[in-house]
Amino acid sequence: MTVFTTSTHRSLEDPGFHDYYLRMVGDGDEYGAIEAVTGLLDQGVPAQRIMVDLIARTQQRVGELWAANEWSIAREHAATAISERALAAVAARTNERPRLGRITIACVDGEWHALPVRILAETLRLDGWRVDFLGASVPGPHLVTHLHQTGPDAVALSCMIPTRLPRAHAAITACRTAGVPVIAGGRGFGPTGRYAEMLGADAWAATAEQAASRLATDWPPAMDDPSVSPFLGDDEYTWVVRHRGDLIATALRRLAAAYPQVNQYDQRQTDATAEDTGHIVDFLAAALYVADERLFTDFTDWTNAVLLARNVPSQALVAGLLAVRDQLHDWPTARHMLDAAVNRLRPAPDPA
Ligand code: B12
Repeated sequence: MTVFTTSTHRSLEDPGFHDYYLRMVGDGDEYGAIEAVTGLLDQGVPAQRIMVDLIARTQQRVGELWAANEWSIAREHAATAISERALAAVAARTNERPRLGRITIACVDGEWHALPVRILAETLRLDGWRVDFLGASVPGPHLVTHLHQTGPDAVALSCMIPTRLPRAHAAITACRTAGVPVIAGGRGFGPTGRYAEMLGADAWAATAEQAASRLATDWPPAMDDPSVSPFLGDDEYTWVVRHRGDLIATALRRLAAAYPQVNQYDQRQTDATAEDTGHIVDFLAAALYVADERLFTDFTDWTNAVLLARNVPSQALVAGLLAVRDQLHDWPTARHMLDAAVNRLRPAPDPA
């Protein structure tokens, strides 16, 4: 292990600093990473800039390196653990006393990306809010119990993966029914937060800094009647969710015939194929829930890129999508979404 204690890259503005820090995070050098962030604090760099411009940006880069198959899952996990420690080190040096209201921060049920929302928690603490940070995967009923016990001014709800949107909807409705307005965030709500509004959130913010500014200047929002929650999730959505297990099992059986290479897979590849097939069904259900084909095709485009980086041809994903599609005889919207995804992956016909 390399411990970089004598770097020449000392400033956040130094063009080499981000690569230097990424190298430490990727090499498991947590001592170096902590020294780097505390060194920046000593120089007077605001904690907010370190969290957003260094720790968050590095995490995004970690995601790209994993997706490109340059980093293993283990390396990503180890890097994330170091980012969590670096964030804690920055937070430990700032002990702002609360002077604004109180905020509950939580990830929706089944959402395990706790670090992005932890950055939000520290940002709001720095701004002077009293923060109750509940962390990853908070079941809706427990969240509501917490609200009754603490009476916050807002719930900040994070959803990084769109498959959790139905749970996010239930949580948003429950919080608003308890009289607490919800600010939503995380990439699961779509690029411009389009699903946050659809699911009844009172506000949406793209970043922790945007959320801090909205909460400081324009809160609480005027709340409309929480009982008028939009109904989402039609028969197609319900059917796909109820038949999830059968859809996956049948798709995997049919895939073995349509794409015989899977019969040569080792255990790890077989497990990954089963997991990916599960994601196909889950993203399809989420796309049906919000009635938006783009949610599904964004996912399949992304999965295709991840698979290509691991030398799995698009043909394999197409076979998997068709193995699900061919079970959806009675569900035209779902079939249409799968067709749209397949058409994007098939090469354009040769004009000659
Ligand atoms: C680390 C990581 C994990 C870790 C999380 C550990 C942890 N303690 O957080 C683990 C291993 C658990 C994980 C699991 C998975 N992950 Co992951 N993960 C990541 C990674 C690399 C970094 C996440 C992070 O910390 N980002 C840094 C933050 C700062 O990013 P940010 O989005 O800019 O955050 C800001 C905003 O989102 C906003 N914000 C966030 N929440 C909220 C809430 C409110 C109220 C507000 C106002 C704002 C707000 O504020 C933040 C700060 O400004 C990302 C890559 C990436 N680009 O983010 C993938 C990523 C999010 N993961 C992804 C995937 C697919 C998964 C899995 C499905 C993988 C799998 N096959 O199992 C699972 C799903 C688990 C689940 N059900 O939640 C994909 C999602 C793609 C998609 N189509 O949606 C990504 C984008 C990877 C990629 N390159 O494509 N992951």
